[in-house]
Amino acid sequence: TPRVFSGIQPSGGLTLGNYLGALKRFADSQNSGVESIYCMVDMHAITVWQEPEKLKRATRELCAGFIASGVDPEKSVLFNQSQVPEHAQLAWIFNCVARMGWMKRMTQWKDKAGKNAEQASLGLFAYPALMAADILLYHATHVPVGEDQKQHVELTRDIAAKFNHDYGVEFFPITEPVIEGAATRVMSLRDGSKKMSKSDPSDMSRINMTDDADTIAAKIRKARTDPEPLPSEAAGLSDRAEARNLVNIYAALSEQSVDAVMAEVGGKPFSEFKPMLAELAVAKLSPVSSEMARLMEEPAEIDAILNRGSERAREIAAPILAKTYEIVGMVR
Ligand code: AQP
Repeated sequence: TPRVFSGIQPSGGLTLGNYLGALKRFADSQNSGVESIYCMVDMHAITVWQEPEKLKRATRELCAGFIASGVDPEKSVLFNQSQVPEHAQLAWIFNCVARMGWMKRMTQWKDKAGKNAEQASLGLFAYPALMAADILLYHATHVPVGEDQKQHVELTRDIAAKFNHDYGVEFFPITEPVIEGAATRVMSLRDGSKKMSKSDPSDMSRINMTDDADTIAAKIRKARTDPEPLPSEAAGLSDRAEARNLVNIYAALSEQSVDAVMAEVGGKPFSEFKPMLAELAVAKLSPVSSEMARLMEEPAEIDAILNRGSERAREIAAPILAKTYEIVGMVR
């Protein structure tokens, strides 16, 4: 039976990239009847330094972001990674299955560790093995993610296949990444070759889910573009990364295809298109951000939701971990 798993790091405020690439899609797919498990991956977040108080707040705010985006904690399992210790336990086993060479090829590792790999944490290097544990602990078959996480889901498949092969079992499923829609890779507003990211030092590069209407409008007005008006058809966007990014955002927010958007806005100068985009972004994001703010007034309620979610997650995870230990030959 299909089962969906996906996670988001509480490593800062949520961005429009997280919303379009992840949260909105989670909410949209919720009524398909498939069992869905969504995780605040706080153990992933600490692979780079996090201030303890900020981590707590970001974890609760992320949970509020899931709910405000339409993920229902009754229908989906919504929990915090470190509250389910089986993640760390299975990750250790996968650290012993994954190969150093596989990990070294991960582009996220190369980007985040950069030239200073000697100073990066061991956890940052092992990040994809923990992610494989997150997914396979639930025998998840489908992982909805943005384009940037595709390589990690492929590594998860390699880990599952190697485990199954080495131990001569058909135990872990070979998971499919699900990368769909017009906004699987929302780009920085300042640089069309970089993805929009929570951890970009420039706040102007991203739209935060908690930005107010004036801030959103100002960021879109100042977004980098070329001087030409929009092309008349989608094909004309192929070598114009910044223009394409804004059109993709418009398409995803308005739930239209890029072709349909181009039929509406093709040929317009940015001075006309940007205010349309800003108005749409404010209309779509402001109900979500005000609901997040409302939920954040009751942190105890958020903690209770996460506690219930972690109990439900453990009911699925514990037997799968126990079986894994048995396969590996660990005396219990
Ligand atoms: N720019 C993006 N476009 C589309 N999807 C995106 N996602 C992130 N950025 C974009 C998707 O959001 C989910 C959660 O991502 P994450 O927070 O766990 O890690 P990340 O991909 O590393 O996100 P950030 O914002 O760049 O965080 P930092 O800066 O802390 O590393 C994933 O499904 C991701 O694909």
